[in-house]
Amino acid sequence: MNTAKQFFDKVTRDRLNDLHNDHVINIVDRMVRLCRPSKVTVITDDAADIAYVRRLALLNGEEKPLTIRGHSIHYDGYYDQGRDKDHTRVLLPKDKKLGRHINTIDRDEGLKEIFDLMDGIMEGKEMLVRFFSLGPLNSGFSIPALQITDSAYVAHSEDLLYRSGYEEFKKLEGKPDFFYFVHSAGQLDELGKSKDIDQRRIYVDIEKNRVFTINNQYAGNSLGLKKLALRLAINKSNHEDWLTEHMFIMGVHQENKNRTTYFSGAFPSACGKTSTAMIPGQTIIGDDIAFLRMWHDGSCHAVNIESGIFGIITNVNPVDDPLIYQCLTTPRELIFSNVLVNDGKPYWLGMGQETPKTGVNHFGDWSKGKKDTEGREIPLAHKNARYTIRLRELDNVDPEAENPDGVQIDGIIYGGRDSDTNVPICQSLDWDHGVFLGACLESETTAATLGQEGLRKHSPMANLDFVVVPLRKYIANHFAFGRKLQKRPLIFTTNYFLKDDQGNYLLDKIDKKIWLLWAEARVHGEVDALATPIGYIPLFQDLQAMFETILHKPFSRELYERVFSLRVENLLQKLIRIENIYREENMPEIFWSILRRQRERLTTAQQTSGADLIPPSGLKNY
Ligand code: OXD
Ligand code: MN
Repeated sequence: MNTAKQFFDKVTRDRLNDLHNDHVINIVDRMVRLCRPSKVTVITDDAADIAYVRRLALLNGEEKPLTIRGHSIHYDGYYDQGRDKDHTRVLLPKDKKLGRHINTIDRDEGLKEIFDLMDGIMEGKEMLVRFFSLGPLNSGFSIPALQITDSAYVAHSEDLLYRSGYEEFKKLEGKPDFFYFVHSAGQLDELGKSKDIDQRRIYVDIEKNRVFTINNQYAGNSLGLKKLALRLAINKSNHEDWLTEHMFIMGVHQENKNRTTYFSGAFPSACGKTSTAMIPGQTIIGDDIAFLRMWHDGSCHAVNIESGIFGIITNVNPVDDPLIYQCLTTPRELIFSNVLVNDGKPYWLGMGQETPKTGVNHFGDWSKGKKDTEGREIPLAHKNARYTIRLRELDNVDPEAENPDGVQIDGIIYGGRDSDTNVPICQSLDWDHGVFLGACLESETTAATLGQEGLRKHSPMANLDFVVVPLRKYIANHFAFGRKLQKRPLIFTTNYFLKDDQGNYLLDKIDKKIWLLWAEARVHGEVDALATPIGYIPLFQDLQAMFETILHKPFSRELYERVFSLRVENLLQKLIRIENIYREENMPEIFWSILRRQRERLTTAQQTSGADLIPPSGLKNY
């Protein structure tokens, strides 16, 4: 039997002891005995410790330096380029039922399997033990998180994406109130990529607030604090009285108005969440995960649990995403992943410039036209290639980003990738209707998860992949949350992805700025709206004026009528899909009554107008 002692030096042991938390010590000891690393290093909040992690990632080849100062490149395995939903499972205790949407495995069986696979998995490697805070320091919102990993890239990424929390752990005064994550990239091949990809496992133990993830490197699979913590926090908040959401938080600013109105927004992966939060002229607090609680004054406050961005780089170019582009091309600590590198310079899809014909990418040595083992042509970079940066280095970071009290949220947006059904922006009739619209969110799949792209998938609040409680519970928690609030945020839906019959987008990327600013003006009661069966939509003259003054481009009545038409037949079809999904979920009666009324309103409009497609001008007397 190994004792943990043989793996620790005095510094490591002292650093653990200084936390005065036996739970932490026991976890680390147990994981060391199981994984048998050759060395254990505990990282504190000290700048020298943190710098060590980055150096290690460069030294062991998980990252390579690029020409611009602070930039590095990391590659994940060719088959490890997105979240692996098939191998992400919740460990299900015998007496629990969670619902069809959750991939589960019997808890005892799952634990046995993963512990067997983890036996000696870190042999010859260094185990890094890191402490973080999910959320701002000294905040009642935040949850301490312990990360154990044998990947310096994972530890480094987390350093860019989260607040270091060694000192926060001391404040626990010995209590076990933290999440923990154990990751191993497993055996690596000669290119430094996880070899045993067929034994990739991501097992989420909601009973003990912990996740084990092995034989993978892609951050959505490997970083405990990102999508793995999101699942644990959803479980926690839904057994309490707050919300954990797949949401950005941003400050919205109208030109010539001296105010900041905070919005949060949930969009499925790769549907414009980061680029909305980074719209020029606005300020960002976070682009991915938010904790929302009722504040003392009855309003809704939110914090970003992260402090960085793990963003999709595809199509980031100086025209569509000028702020992100600028930050990717200037010196700062930044990790690119799965892009093409040629002569120390990164290249990605849709970057708006000539790209080289050769280089190194997520496949290895690459040249244009090269095929993979399945005979598919390898693109110069993966569609889901990413950049990882700290938020605080951005010029557009909001001054309240680190406020332990969070910010007051006045507007919530639910957006999806929808080529043929929803209008570009719509305000819900009230909170409950807004929750319903969030619960109906559908989106066409993208490269952020493994599997086929372009399929229409239902994802309530863009969170389905991460909801580890029954859907009824998750949605009911939203209804209840709003009922408690005295100052409810307005709820909106957006759709940036409407297409014409030839498959061309009807709107420009930058137009989302107008939808956002219109929603902000609604919060302040500054613009009127047209009541339609699906909610309130903008008036033509308001949009026309906003396009003119803000984007300096025309917005024609014809385009307005086209994009804001109610596609009644498609909307009704969608309600059928939604009904089928939720029928099995034992949903609260309020959900069904909202659905019935929505259907009645749409059918009446269809009968009155005698059409399946009703332009706003046809809705005047609604
Ligand atoms: C992400 C995702 O990376 O949702 O944020 O996949
Ligand atoms: Mn996300």
